[in-house]
Amino acid sequence: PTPVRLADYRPSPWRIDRVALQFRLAPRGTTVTARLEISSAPGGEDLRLDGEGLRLLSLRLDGRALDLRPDDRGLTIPAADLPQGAFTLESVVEIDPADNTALEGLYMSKGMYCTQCEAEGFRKITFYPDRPDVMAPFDVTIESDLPVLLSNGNPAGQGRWTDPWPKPAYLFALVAGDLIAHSARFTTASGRGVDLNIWVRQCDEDHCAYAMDSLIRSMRWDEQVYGREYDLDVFNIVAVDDFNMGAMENKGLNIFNSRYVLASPETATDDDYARIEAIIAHEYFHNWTGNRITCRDWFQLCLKEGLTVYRDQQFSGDMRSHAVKRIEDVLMLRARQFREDAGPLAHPVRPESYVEINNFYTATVYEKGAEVIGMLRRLVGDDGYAKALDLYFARHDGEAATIEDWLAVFEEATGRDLAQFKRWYSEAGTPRVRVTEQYEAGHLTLHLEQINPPTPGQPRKSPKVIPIAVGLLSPEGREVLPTTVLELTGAQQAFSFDGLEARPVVSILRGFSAPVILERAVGAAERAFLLEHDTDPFNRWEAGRALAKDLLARMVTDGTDPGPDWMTAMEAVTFDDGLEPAFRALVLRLPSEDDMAQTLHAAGHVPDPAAIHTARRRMQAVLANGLAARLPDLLAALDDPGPYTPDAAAAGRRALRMAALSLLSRVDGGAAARATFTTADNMTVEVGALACLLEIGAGDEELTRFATRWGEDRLVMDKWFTLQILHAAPETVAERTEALTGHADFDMRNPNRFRAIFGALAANHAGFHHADGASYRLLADWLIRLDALNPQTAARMSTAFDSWSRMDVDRQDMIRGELTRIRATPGLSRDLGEMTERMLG
Ligand code: B3K
Ligand code: ZN
Repeated sequence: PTPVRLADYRPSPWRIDRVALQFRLAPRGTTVTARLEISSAPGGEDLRLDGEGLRLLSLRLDGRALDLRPDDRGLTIPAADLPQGAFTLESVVEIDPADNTALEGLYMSKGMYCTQCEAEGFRKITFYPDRPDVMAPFDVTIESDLPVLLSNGNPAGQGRWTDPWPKPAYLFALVAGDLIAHSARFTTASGRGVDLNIWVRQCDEDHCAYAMDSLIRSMRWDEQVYGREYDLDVFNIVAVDDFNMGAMENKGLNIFNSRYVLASPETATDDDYARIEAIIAHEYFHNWTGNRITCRDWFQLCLKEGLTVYRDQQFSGDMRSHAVKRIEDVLMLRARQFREDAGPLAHPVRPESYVEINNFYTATVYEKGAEVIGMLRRLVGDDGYAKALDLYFARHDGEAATIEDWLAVFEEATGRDLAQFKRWYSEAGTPRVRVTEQYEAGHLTLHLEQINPPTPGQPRKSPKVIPIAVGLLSPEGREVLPTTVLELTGAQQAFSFDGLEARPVVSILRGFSAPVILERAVGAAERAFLLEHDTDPFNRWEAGRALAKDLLARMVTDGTDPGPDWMTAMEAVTFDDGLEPAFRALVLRLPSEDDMAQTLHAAGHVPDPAAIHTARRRMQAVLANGLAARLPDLLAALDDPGPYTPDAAAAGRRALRMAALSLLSRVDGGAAARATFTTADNMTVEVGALACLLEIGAGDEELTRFATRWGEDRLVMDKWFTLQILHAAPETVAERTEALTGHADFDMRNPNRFRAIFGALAANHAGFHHADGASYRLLADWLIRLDALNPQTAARMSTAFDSWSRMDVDRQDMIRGELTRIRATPGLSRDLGEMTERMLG
């Protein structure tokens, strides 16, 4: 297939002035009538409409029948058949939602009709110029016996909807089902009343309160922080069990994977609650950053996604703890985006070509896209950021914009030249920043050097502008220089600080001020000092993290156990009641095996997954033994009586409690975890205790009890599948996973269930990379099977193989062998085809 290129972008010669859609729903044989009011361009070109898998029943232009046959990607109406000026084109097509296992376009989930159009699903519903720069107001009529019929915009009578805001087709949505609403009312800052509804199946009605509360807080926050109000009379959210991703921001009708809506203390963990809050906010925030201002073309995806992630991260920080949120975001960035950037799938935040756009909804576009905005803000300051955003909304409302438009509002609002900054959008790869320091008589010099490593298709790069936040501490731990942003713009640069009384301790890259890898030789004593004294909470955590990584790396490479200094520092943090419990829990969480493999690889080693696994377990045992005597008291102090509340403070206490329980399990044979499991009255503690048991090779009986209790709850059972694979011993993982695919409740058509199993397989680092290659084979087998039904999810899950290049030769051969086998599969999708091509390089 030929790739689509940014350089080939051309504005649409056609304008759609209005769209009227009529659906007559039937599982097999839904008819869609589309009346498009079109204005032609003066150029006299053919009219090209996208359309895939549609049975064309009739086509009329200004009432006159046209006898044209579509090809397999759309329909061309020759210029000769088109009148001058405006005309109406009416098509009638038939589609089969019940057969749609790809979950793109119009499909069915548990008797309910729903849609997913982004990026290019609308063309599976009707013939249309399916590109984001074609925006039109839509009227929709739905005919069906089902009681609840929803589409975008405002209601206009039973089954009728009208959306006054021009939108691209990817934001179209339709839902029909036997649903019930959890409702509330919101009044906007300017006094507009809005009906809020969360639509779910009857049995889920009492699991919507937290999502609704999150929605209301998001709406208020966007008014207060960005001055953005909601713009329709209703805002609908629908929960769907079968969904390829998290959620979708369709105008006025967000459709969600039910796992990011439904929650009760008994069924959802603290992490689930936090994700629901973040994703509800994310989709709601898209109403302005994505919908009112959309993307000119799919290369500009980060324009809406990077900004909306940045906004939802800000929101979660405001709702919870900024320090904890930042640490969690960086953990995730390193785990997913740094890994992507270091391998064969590396691509710029704004890619320049693609075969299948769905393959570019990545950590780079989303999370690095958000980091780039954070850097921009650091460089122009909070006021500059606010001015630029106001200008962005004022100037581009109702438009399909580009990254150039975005950067231009910053340049105009702040007077800053962003030509060099723009490289963050066009160059892939994680920059490395090498730091050395020199101190002499009250004078400190920091030498910074940036290295921008090559990535696929980009062998050479030029220096970027990198904001590096630093602070200086006196040897007693007093802050002698508060956080200051250095701008590294050259390949090498020196920064000086005068008038110091003594050699300071440098705290560098505070708040993780840029998505880079810091290379700096720091001794254990200095790291321990920063863990104890740094006034920047992120760097305080980072010091502990870096120390643990250094020690773990030594355990892997030469088998040396961590010394007593580390234990002393860990003990001090663990039992320091002056620190947030959530922060202490994060410090206790050792670097993951994948993170260690990444780090060792970056340091020039070939990581051995088995050795990393053994060393990490050993490190946990050392920590557990060192803290054991004081853990029971800590656990007792953290055992909250009273009913569960999902707020950040309570969640932080539970996180610390589960971290302590996990350590204690390594010395008490699981006695405390067993008791905790039995008396748990919420899912966080129930699943946390079960994980502790599985980690020490126990918990079979508890797994059975869990399944008996929760067998009917699809979302809770996803956890049951995941846990036993994630925490299984490496040599048993493949077998266990395969056995679970034979379980009566395994259904490969449900993306959540498929991910619960195979996502866990890929996340069990030592098990996935076991030397026998059984996990590689198993995953490849199932990706091939899934691809025939659901290419999008198969392609996404194939990224488990993207770390092949850091492995030893034997594993490299095995993984490349599996990728080659997948690539050779007859009838392979464009999605998985592109992924295997890119990974094989
Ligand atoms: N915009 C959607 C993602 C669509 C993915 C298409 N493969 C959800 C989001 O980012 O909010
Ligand atoms: Zn988004």
